[in-house]
Amino acid sequence: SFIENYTVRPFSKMSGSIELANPHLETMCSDFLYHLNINVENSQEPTEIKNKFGDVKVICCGGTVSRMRQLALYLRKVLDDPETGEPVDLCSGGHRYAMFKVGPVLTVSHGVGSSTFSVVLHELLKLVKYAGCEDPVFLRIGTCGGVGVPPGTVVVTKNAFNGFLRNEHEIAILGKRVVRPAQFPDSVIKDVIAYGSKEDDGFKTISGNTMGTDCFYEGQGRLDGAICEYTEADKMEFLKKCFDLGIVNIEMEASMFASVTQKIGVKAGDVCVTIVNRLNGDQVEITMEKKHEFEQRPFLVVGRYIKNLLQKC
Ligand code: R2B
Repeated sequence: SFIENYTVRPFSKMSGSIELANPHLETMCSDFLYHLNINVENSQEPTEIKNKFGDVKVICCGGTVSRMRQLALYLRKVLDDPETGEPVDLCSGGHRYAMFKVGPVLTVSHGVGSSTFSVVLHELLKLVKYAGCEDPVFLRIGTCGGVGVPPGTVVVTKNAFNGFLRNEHEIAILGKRVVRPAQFPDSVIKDVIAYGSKEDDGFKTISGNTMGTDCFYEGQGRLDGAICEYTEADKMEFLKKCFDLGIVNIEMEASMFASVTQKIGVKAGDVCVTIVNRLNGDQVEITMEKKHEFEQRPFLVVGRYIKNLLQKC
C-alpha cells in the first residue's frame, strides 16, 4: 500500500530553531551519530556540541572528500579565514564521510546517490539541532548531466523530480511506499541566483527543474550501462519528456535532498554544474582538467551567496 505524506513545514515558517520530525529523539538520553562518529549526550545541556557547532549557518554537501576539502580551502579565501593549516576532517573516525569547518560553514562529503546522502543528511540535521543552530541553510554542490544545456552550465534546482518524472520523493518505510513533496524554497533559489551569478563569469547560472535518479545508467536512460533493455529512440523520447517538464539537469540526490529538508523545514538549495549534455550523448568525455575547472563554478556561485548571507547574519 501507499501513503502520501504531505505534512511538511511551510516555507514561510522556515526560520529560527530547527524542529525535527521525530518524537522518539526526546526520549533518548544520548544519540550517537554513528557515521559522523559524534556522540551527543542529551541528558544535560549538550555544551560540547554547542561550543563546537553552535555557530554553524551553512552546511555544504558534495559527493567527494577531495571536492569538499577543496571547497573548505576556497571558502577560507572567500570568508577571509586566517587559518592556513591542512583542513581537519572532523569525522575521520567514522570512516565514511568527511567534514571540514570554515568559520560558520561546514563542508561535508555525501558519496554517490540519495541512499548515502540521506544517511549523512539525517545525522547533520540532528547535529545542527543538538548544537542549537539558528536558521541553517543546507546546500548541495555537485556535478550532473545537462538536458539541452551546454556542459559547464551551473543549475540551481527549482523543483526536484524523481526517476518516475514526478515532482516528489518516494521511499519504502515499514514496507510501504511513502511519497513526499520535493521542492526547494524560492528564497534560496533567488538568492543563490542573485548573489551567485555575474555576466562576465564566462558561464551561465540558470534555475530549472532537476531529476534525481537512483541509478546513473538505466535510471538516467543511458545506453552504456551493463544492462540496457530499451532503444536509443526510447531514451530520446524519455529525455524529451524531461525537457518538456522543465528538467534541465539529471543527478542522483535532488529529490531526496529536497524532500527531507522540506519535511524538516530547513532552507536548502541544490547547485550543480553540468558535465555532459545528455541530448548529445551518455559518456562523460571532458578531460579531468576541464572537469576540475567546471567544478570550481558552483564554488564561485555558492561562495558569493554564503559571503552575502553571512554579512546579513
Ligand atoms: C552526480 O555525479 C555522481 C555520479 O557520477 C552523482 O552523485 C551525481 O548526482
